[in-house]
Amino acid sequence: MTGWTSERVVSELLDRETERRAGGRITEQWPELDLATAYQVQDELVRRKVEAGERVVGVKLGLTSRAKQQRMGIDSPLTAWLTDAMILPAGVPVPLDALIRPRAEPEIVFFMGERLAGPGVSAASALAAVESVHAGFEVIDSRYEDFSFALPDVVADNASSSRFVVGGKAVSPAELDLALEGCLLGIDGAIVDTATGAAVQGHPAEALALAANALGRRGLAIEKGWIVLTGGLTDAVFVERGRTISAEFTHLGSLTLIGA
Ligand code: OOG
Ligand code: MG
Repeated sequence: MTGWTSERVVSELLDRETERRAGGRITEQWPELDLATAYQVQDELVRRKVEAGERVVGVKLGLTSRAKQQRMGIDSPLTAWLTDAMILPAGVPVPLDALIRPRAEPEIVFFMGERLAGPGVSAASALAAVESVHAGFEVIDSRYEDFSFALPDVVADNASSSRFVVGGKAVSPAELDLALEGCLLGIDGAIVDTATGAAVQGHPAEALALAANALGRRGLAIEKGWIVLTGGLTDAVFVERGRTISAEFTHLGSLTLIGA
């Protein structure tokens, strides 16, 4: 079908989110949707959220680990936007009635102490701009049926962003070897997956540098005070009513999520 424009994709994806309705891939009907256009859609989609009162509070990386890339069948990392409406305070249940089919993934999270602008950002300079490191959970919720998408689809959909939780324990990046920071993912008390920080691009600071450089190519920067989710360390697991999902980190503390 023709007739698709960036504007129509933005409206369609926003409608699906509000109506809690997943749909087909946009690229199936509009194969010309390329990556550059998909990022324009993503930016416009978030601009519309800001117009509606939300505030951008940071950025996320997606598909930075092999576990995520293999599951989603896409091997390029991507970036997307976080807004204040996505913040789920620790201990608050995941509101299943407000979402489509959410999944949760443990992530290492950075709070930025300095602005970080690419190009030319290295992992070391990226880490130097970090104020603190935290444990996190991202709750993703695709606006595509069964999380089935090509890269431009998921980029346009703000990388399945839905909610995120950040642990209260703040650790200085200098105190940790983040590549070796371990994470145990549990469901109802049983460990279902494990990873270390090296899962994301060899080191979460490499992921941060990647985001700064990718945004830099679009004339954008990671601002001081922003939150950065560095990407799922493991594959994501479904959030279900009454299910307890836990992430236990070596030094960053533990988090639990409950579906309600
Ligand atoms: C896309 C978002 C990926 C991550 O951390 O890898 C992501 C998806 O899996 O639906 O957030
Ligand atoms: Mg994620």
